[in-house]
Amino acid sequence: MTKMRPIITVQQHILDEQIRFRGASGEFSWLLSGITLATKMIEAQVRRAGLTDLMGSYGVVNVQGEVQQKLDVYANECLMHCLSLRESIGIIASEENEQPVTIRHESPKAKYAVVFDPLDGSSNIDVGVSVGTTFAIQRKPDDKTAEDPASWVLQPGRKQVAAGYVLYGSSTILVYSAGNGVHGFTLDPPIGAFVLSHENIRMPSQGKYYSINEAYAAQFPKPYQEYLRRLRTGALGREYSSRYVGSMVADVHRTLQRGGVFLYPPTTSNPSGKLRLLYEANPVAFLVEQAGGVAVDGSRPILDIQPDAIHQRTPMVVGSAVEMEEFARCMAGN
Ligand code: AHM
Ligand code: MG
Repeated sequence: MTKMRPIITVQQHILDEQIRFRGASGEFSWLLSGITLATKMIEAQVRRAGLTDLMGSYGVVNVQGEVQQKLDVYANECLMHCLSLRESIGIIASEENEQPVTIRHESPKAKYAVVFDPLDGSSNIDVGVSVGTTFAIQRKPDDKTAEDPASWVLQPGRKQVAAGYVLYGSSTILVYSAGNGVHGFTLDPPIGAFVLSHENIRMPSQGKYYSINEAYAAQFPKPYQEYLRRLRTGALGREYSSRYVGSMVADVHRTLQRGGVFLYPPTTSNPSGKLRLLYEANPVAFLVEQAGGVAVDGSRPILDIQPDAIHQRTPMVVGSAVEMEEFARCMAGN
């Protein structure tokens, strides 16, 4: 009989990490299984977009002032439902809900808050382009502030216990870190499990792509414009190409693996950029730093920002060492 290649599912991987680093409670893998179950439910509908009546707008404007797509609503319900069954979760905050939802934050078993964007890039759904789910997990604050549900999620990204995303692309990939490297798991449809496919992802020190919505270039602050000029004119010792999907998860996934830089800068019409700190920028920054890259809001590390509102936005620049050093030089006026 031929020897079977060992299959490591995401649950197995988390259990192994938990035993090595935190003791063997199983509680964290049970929490994560809520995310994997929900994202498998979302992926099943994303794959059938166009065949079911889940395509198009839901007719409601969400807290961000954006028209909710039906799939946004469905994805939010999947995550809310699956996570609310996990007794270690006290608070859930989503891009689609104005306020954090308190599940059981007064229970002694509740130790974590989960924040997520259920379907990032959802305007791409109707045209068959990749979308994603982003998530981050924070520990319950250990002081009296824990009485206020918002305090569970208004913590700097540096304190995230784990974070990640699921990309619904040409394949479905879960990328996560619990602070011990970045690992990718591809959904194997016949067996319905996320299987380890990208162990310990490291960003190359330099890439060949930059990723930005260049249509807004005239609205970017001058140092960003200068940075783009340098990328285009060989100042970093290499010719760059540009790639921009318009789904952050897809653009970040490429940047994590191939290196380079992804930017969503401030513009004159959106001085804080577009991306949301808690559930878009923070998980991405956590993964990028864990993979050896750099993630800033222009000047500060994203992970050091003390949030003051659930849905606050931040400019974001993430990338490989070489590109990020040049970016810092531009910001410093050098
Ligand atoms: P969303 O959360 O409403 O989907 O918006 C976030 C998305 C990101 O995925 C992507 O990077 C960005 O919006 C694209 O914005 P723009 O069209 O301004 O370039
Ligand atoms: Mg979104």
